[in-house]
Amino acid sequence: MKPRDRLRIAMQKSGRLTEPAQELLARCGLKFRQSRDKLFCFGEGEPVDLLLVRDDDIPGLIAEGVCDLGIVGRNVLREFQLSNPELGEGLDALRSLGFGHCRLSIAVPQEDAYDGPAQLAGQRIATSYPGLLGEWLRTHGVEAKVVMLAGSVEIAPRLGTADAICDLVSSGATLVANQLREAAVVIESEAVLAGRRELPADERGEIAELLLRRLDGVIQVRD
Ligand code: PRT
Ligand code: ZN
Repeated sequence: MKPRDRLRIAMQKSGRLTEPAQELLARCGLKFRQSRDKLFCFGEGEPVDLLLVRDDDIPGLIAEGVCDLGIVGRNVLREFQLSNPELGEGLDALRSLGFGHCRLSIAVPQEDAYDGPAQLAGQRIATSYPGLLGEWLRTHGVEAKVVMLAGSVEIAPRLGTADAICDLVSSGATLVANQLREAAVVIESEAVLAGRRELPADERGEIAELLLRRLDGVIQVRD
């Protein structure tokens, strides 16, 4: 790969994290010229460019060195690390960003009583987060069948394809609408600035340090 002298940050192209991430970068003094295909935004002023992608691709782009930093949910970062241990090893959440709060939770049909993890033994649990759910099940010594679904996880129990689900929850309204109730929290999440633990040892590292300092200032003022 050709060495780069500009820092590259990945963020979600279109979704819940897009607007708050844009706002945060603007408050750090970064300005971008939006390109027509809206995948790549050239930074004006500072040597920092943006890559607009699906949130799920962000950890991989950082791990492979295509981007230096990324704004992504801790849930997505942790899931990547658990399902790609080698690639994910050097990655870390460098800062918590204070938006995109949610939790990954196990939910069961409303009519089912829930009296602890053991109850899930032998059940089929639908999720888009097999790594995080698998880790939780191991920690609690529960053997269950993880059913991987890319979307519409919350309707799986009604369709009969799963007995329980493990999905993101914020207000809880989606669970209620699907006659489910939250049984256990797997992880609490919010948007994080993801990056490699070791910043690049060149100009990009210096720009990243500068950005982190500005970010700390912005976060402090907001708190
Ligand atoms: O297209 P792309 O892959 O980039 O987007 P996406 O659809 O995968 O992601 P998106 O925009 O839905 O979410 C991006 C990130 O926002 C997630 O990875 C989380 O870190 C964070 N986040 C915060 C949430 C929620 N809150 C949330 N409520 N992500 C999803 N939800 C879902 C939840 O699963 C439920 O189905 O929103 C629905 C409504 O939630 P309730 O509990 O308020 O009803
Ligand atoms: Zn996604």
